[in-house]
Amino acid sequence: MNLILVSLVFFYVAGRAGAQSIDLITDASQSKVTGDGLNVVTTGSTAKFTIRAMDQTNTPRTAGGDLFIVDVTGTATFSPSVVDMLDGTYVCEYTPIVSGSYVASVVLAQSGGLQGLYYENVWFFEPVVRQNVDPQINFQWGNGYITASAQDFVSIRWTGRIKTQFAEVYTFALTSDDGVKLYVDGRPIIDKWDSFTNDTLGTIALQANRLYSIKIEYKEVTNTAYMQMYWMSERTPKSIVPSTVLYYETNVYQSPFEFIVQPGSVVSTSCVANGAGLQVATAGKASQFTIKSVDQFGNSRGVGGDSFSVHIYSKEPLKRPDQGSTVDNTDSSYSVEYTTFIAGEVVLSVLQVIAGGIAATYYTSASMNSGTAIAARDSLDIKNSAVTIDYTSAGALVVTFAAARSYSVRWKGLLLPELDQIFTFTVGKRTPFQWENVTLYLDNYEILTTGNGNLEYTGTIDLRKSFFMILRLCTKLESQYQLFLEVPK
Ligand SMILES: [Ca+2]
Ligand SMILES: [Ca+2]
Repeated sequence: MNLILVSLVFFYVAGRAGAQSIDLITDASQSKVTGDGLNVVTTGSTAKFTIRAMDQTNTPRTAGGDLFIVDVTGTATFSPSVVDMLDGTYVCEYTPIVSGSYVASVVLAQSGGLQGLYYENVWFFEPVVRQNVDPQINFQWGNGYITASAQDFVSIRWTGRIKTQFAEVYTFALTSDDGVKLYVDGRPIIDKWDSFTNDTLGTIALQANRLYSIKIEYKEVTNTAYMQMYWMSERTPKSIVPSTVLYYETNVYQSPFEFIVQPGSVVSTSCVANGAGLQVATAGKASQFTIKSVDQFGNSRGVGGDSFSVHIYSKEPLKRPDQGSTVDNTDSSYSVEYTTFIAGEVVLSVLQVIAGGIAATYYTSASMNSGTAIAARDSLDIKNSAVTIDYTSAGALVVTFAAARSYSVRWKGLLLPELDQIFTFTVGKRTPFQWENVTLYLDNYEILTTGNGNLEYTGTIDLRKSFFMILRLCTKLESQYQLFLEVPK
């Protein structure tokens, strides 16, 4: 009976010891990326995603300290920084500026060596026969086995990161039999692929306290085999590169991620026009040019759907501008054709058309060309609806200022008539408000100008449907104020 009792106690203790020895660490393959920052991405917009660190039992980690690295390659290459939130999550934010196709690798870097992939041929041909984190690159195989079954005709690729301590020129020294190549930070540092080397040096200037990518390719052909990597710098004595500065990388769940960066919305000041029709035209004959639609960074929009309006002015003020017709080629290019009957020097303007209102600039003086131009309309107590021309229904542009101030305003925009006819525009006041010195221009014609008083002013112009008219409305404001512009139906 005593013997049995002793045995039970022994197994009980062994079981406890086993449970306590489980070391919970972050497991990259269980760690996941959440958020759409590698999914729905647009140039100029902040893309964001979170890495959720998990341990081997698929339980969330609750403290920080892990080293996650994000590298993006594709149409452009960049490495957004990752912020440790200290709660087991890591946040990555970036703002792409080049549209295109990308691949993002999201890896956990762990110190202690480089990842080595071993092949039983000298060309890195699959399969990988051995995969191992090698603490150092310091091998003396001699004529012995390099893999389980090969002494000769072997290749090995080590990859990972190397951490610097100083901002210095680092010298790497390789001793190998047979060939070797070394890359640091993506740059070739040593290439002795077709010979063996004894203390071949390569140098690179590196920043302090940074993790640089490192790749070593090695092959053994026949006979003796060895491979050693040393480094040194002004403050780093020559030594085999220690395992404490070598990091191996493991992909998080589903890494690498393929994604598309979409171009942003069209920005007219970045768009370009090209073609013979921008240099010279013959009166009465059609001329052509092409508009290319891009976002704020010059990325081609890729699709059609933008709208442009082309106007050709004479320098004579009372001549109506001619207009071009624009064809959407649906590939972000737009073909323009125009015929002008104006001889002499002309001005050709290409305007991007955005529906829904006209742009306003407010000045802090009554003179419209001095003082500070203000964009913040709300600070002037103007209702948001004030700068919308609803042509088909309400038919009025109404601007209200709540308090007496000294300001001036210029509105500029485009108006799209729906009929061929003579239109009458009216500017007037609404009791008890005042207005002063309002001028309305359409297509460079001065349609009406007012003094200050209580009258309504009207002006007429013959407009053609489906051609955008350039509208400018200027006024100065020196008292409590409401202005309306009647836009005829
Ligand atoms: Ca050998
Ligand atoms: Ca050899």
